[in-house]
Amino acid sequence: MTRSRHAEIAGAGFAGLASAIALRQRGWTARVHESNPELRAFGAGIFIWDNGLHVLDSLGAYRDVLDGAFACTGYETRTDGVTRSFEPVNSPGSLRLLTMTRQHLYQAMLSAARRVGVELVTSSEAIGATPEGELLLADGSRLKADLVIGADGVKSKVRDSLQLPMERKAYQDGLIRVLTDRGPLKGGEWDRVIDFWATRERTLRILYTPCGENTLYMAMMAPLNDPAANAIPVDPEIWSAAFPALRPVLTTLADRGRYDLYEKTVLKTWSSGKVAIVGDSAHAMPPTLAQGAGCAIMNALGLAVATEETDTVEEALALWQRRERPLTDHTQSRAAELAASRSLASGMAWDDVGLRAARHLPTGTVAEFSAA
Ligand code: FAD
Ligand code: 3HM
Repeated sequence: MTRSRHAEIAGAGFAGLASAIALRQRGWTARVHESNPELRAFGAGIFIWDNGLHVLDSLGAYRDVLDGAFACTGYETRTDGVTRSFEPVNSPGSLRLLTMTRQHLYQAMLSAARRVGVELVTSSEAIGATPEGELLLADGSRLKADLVIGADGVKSKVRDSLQLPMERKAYQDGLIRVLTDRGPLKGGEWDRVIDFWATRERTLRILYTPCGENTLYMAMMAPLNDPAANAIPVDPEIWSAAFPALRPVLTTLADRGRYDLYEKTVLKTWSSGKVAIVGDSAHAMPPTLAQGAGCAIMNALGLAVATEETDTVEEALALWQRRERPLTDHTQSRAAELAASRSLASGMAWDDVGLRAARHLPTGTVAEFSAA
């Protein structure tokens, strides 16, 4: 009998869990090391477009994701009170887009990981890896594997230990992300995603996103050089002056929320020997297309599929990058342009440039959902 192949994975975020599940589904054993003492998602809400939903279906997490996520009726951009674009979504013939809390998505993926027997270790910090296939932990252990995955996020220690050439960029804007109760904002237009922009007195933006029956996610964009607007606690007067219709929810935030600047990381190569870098550790991008996690889980699944089609892990990693990288590069550079130009204020371009990833049928998935 041949021994099953084994993966050691740093980071139990969306990329790490997706990698582990997809490998396990293909006969590998997979162990995921999470530096935090608990397995949970950080941040507020998340958009998962059609491409990501197909990946979740292939990972066996789609049914749990559907149950409790929000299917908005449309996507509107409203700038200085005027509707600049509107597209129906989630209706026959239109793109699918589910919005949900990060914790909801995380729980669905965690359950899928547990069902297929992924091994999860908490309080286990990775400090590096070797191209020969060892994961190095903070406690001094060196774990041998057929494949090592650095899915340890934008500050990846696995990536940095390999000294892969990298380009980094930060932008002029960032987001306060916050969850609150929807309050009176329900039904009719309030069941849309509405991208509110104010461009006159000061540039501000609220991506209004219902995330469930009662839960609202707001991604509140403020420039780095506007400290009164990017401060926590959120100043309800500054934000309500720009977006009066949202006053009922803006006054409920108290000290909730966190401000993070947009950033991007581009790696020259996503692998070294038997080590793959997956997710934000390889390709963090501004959130303007809401595809960071989408690309992360597409690439995680694509990597597992490539191991089935090749004889060696090194061949699999080469095939994987050839096949998956162009779409991620395109998405990342388009997201970066949108972040730099703030051009989403003039409406969402519902075209193949911005939505190429959303419209893509990912490697390892099928068009028909198994769990509709
Ligand atoms: P992470 O989620 O960062 O996970 C990394 C994991 O590794 C964490 O659990 C961390 O604790 C752990 N870790 C870190 N260091 C170590 C270590 N040394 N050892 C072990 N474990 C470690 N994407 C979308 O698809 N849709 C959206 O709507 C969307 N909105 C976004 C909004 C904002 C404001 C931002 C900033 C991003 C958004 N994204 C979105 C992108 C998305 O959040 C990321 O692409 C995604 O979380 C990346 O997943 P990951 O698993 O690669 O990294
Ligand atoms: C989900 C999402 N989409 C877009 C942005 C943005 O353009 O800043 C932020 C988000 O959280």
